Amino acid sequence: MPSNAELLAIALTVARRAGELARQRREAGVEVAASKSSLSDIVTQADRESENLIRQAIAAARPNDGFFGEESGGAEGTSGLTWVVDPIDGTVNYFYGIPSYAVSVAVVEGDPDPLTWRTLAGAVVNPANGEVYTASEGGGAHLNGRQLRVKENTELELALVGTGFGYDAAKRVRQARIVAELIGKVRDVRRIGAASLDLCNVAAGRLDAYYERGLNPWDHAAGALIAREAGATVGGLGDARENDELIVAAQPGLFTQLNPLIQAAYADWV
Ligand code: LIP
Repeated sequence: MPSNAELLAIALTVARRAGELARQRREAGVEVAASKSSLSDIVTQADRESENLIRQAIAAARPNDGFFGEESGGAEGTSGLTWVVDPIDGTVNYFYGIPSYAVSVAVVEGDPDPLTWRTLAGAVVNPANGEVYTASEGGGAHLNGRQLRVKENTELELALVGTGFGYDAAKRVRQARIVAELIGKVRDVRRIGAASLDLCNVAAGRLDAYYERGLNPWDHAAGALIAREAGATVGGLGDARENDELIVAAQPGLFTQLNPLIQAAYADWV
């Protein structure tokens, strides 16, 4: 089994290469290649090219590992490791030219299921501003090589909280109602549009907390490790690990104050 440092080096190399491809395609102009779960849930040709680049590079470096990507789906491996990849997280931002999108590459041990996997290493690259977030299990989290640590002791009423909304309009309306209840209890809310960057912002202290319901595994696989390794508490609905039902990430003291509000808001969501 390779070391976490060796796995992180692979994640970082392929994320950087894919990030540069995405940046070049963005400069050349981006078009929608297809829509997925709804008209607003788009995929661009760059998403597909980015994932192809990552998948081929990982297959060359780690031929026996599994792969689980947003655009090309999954392939089982024999090594016990799986690469969980969002080729461009923040696709709508990318399409509109908003410089908040990222390539997210993580490697997990066990099944590609957030409820059971063990994340060993991850990299999140925002090619629009050159920011590279990395983490390995037990190795800490870094932004462009500088170690990250979450803020401490932020009180709820002074917390800057990130969140996001799904591609289904009816779900967005319900999610917005929850934000409407929360916004008066915190400093303010931010909707950045890329879960991987939201989680990295918690790690970097640029957000005090982040929560969202409805994410795919590839949206949070790397970002959750980066947040945890920076000292954040990360969890899901009830006592579950983070997954599509819910992710909540915050500095530990704030998590204790904020999580009960979010759990109550999502407890009866069916
Ligand atoms: C996005 C997430 C974001 C969420 C968006 C979308 P995508 O992922 O990163 O947090 O609010 O609705 O799901 O689709 O850009 O890879």
